[in-house]
Amino acid sequence: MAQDVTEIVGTALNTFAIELPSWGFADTGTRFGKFLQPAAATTVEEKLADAGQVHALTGACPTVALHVLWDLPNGDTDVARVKRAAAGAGIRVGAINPNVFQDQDYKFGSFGNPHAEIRDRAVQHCLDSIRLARALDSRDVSLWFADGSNYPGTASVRDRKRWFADGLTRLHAALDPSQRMLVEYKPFEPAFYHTDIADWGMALLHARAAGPQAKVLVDTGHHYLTQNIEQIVAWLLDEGMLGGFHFNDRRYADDDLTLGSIDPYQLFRIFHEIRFYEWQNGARADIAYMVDQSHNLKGKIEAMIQTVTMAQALYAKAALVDCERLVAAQRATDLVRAESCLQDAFATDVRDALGEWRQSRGLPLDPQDALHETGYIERITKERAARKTTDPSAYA
Ligand code: RM4
Ligand code: MN
Ligand code: MN
Repeated sequence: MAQDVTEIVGTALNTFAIELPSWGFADTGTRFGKFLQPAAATTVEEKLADAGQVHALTGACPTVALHVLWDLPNGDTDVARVKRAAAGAGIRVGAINPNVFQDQDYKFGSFGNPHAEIRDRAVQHCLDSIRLARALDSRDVSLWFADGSNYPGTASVRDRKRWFADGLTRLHAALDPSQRMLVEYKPFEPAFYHTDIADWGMALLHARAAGPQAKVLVDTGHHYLTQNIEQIVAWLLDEGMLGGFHFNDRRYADDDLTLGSIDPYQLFRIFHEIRFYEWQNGARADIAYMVDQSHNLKGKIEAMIQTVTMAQALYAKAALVDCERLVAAQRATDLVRAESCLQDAFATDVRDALGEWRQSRGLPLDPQDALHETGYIERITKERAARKTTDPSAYA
């Protein structure tokens, strides 16, 4: 059995990659304030360098998602610099995230704004982002909209739905055949009465209407508590509409906590649904696994390594589910045996197998220890602390 575990885990990890968010390396805060970290990244070069460290130590994060306004504020002129920095850090640019939620113009919405000029402006920014993505050799444009309203009766839900459909269709028309657009949903925050794309059903309808290269993005923090996320995942897979994930954990709302810190069994169940689907279909699902976290208190790089190793462990455990046995037990309505297929896999200690996989790839046995041995954190703490202002810009 032990030999099997090592082999199954190794094979699963060989193809498992997870994308890091550039914003996870920057100082972020809550709406009450920020606690600055001297080592946090400020420039895109620093974010990419930090992400490169995580990849070098874990071997699982070859790409980094960028937020256009935070990382490429000068648009096309930043492309060459960003490409160079990514290559220098040994990584590639991943999903491009347009930003239509920060500007004053978007106070009453972007794609759903009642003013046509503002809707056009938002669409134009996303069209520019599609072009930027192409220039950066990145496939996915990842769309999240803060649009919504705070009070009943203040916004026309149906008008806004149609404006969104119109904007998204315009974006789809601008995609190259190799590009995709991912539509993310979120039930609330910053809007507290209605959100224009509030759940997976709305995202699915919009993505379908926009065109075949539009898929749904599931951010694990964007659900009501107790919602069965793995069921949503199974449905989207079955519909051929699951495009990617933003992984994080939470206790209450969109807390953006380190992955698996609160409920590791949840992510295990998500991975299981994916692996089960792939096993039954005999093919890999085309899914972008991405992290979307904000580490206010933990060290940025340490938290990211912790997240990646947790993702690998949970993915490895999901690979251990005996699908044949599971199907047989499900068909025989042998409930306890079926459930124990999941429980046994989840309970398996995969740490040794993970270690063997790391060593077989020339990676450090313990990426966290290895990080401290490199002296990288001390170096950037010294270098960056001196340049930090006391009044950093919001979020990025
Ligand atoms: C949102 C959403 C988006 C992310 C922003 C920063 O809640 O998760 O994906 O880009 O936060
Ligand atoms: Mn997200
Ligand atoms: Mn979020």
